[in-house]
Amino acid sequence: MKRVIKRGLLIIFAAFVAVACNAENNSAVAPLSTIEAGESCHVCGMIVANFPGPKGQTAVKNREKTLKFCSTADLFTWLLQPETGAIVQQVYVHDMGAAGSSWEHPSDAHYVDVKQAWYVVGGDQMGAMGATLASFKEKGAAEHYMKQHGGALKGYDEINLELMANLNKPTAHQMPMSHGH
Ligand code: CU1
Ligand code: ZN
Repeated sequence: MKRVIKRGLLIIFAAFVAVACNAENNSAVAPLSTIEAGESCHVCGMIVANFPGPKGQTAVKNREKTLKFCSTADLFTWLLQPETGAIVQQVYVHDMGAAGSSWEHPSDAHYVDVKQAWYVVGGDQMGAMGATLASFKEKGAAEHYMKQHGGALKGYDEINLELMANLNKPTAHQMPMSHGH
C-alpha cells in the first residue's frame, strides 16, 4: 500500500518537472560548444564550418564531446533513427532569426532546442547537403523567411523519416521539361 502511494507521488513529481523544463526551454540557448574550424559532421564527415545554412549539435550519453552536424538535414536524419533515442540528451539547432545571423554565417551564439524550434521545409536556400530545414526560435521569423524563400512551416512533431527522404526530390515545377520526339 505504502509503495503504491510512493510511486504515485513519484509520477506526479516527474510530470511537474517535465512541465517546468518545457517552460524553461522556450527561449534561445547558448551552444553546448561552439563550432571549431576543423570539426566534421557526425553523419557525413564534411567540415561543418565550411558550409552555409543552419547546423545542429547534440550531447549524447557517455560521450564528453558534443556531436556536430553540417546541416539540420543531417541532424534530423541521425535524430530520427530508432537507436538514437536511447543515447540522445540535449539537441540544439541554429536560430536563423537571431540578430547577426545570415544564411551564409549563422550566428554560433544563438541556438534553440530542437523541439521548440519552427522549421521551414522546402525553401529555396540550400544547406551543406542540399535541401534543408531552416530553423527558427520565433514562429514569426519562420513565417517571414517563408514569404521570401518559399517552403512550408513545420513543428518538430511533423518532421519524420518520410519527410526527410523527400527533401531532395524535385517538386513538379523543378522537374526538367521532357521534350517529346
Ligand atoms: Cu555533408
Ligand atoms: Zn553532414
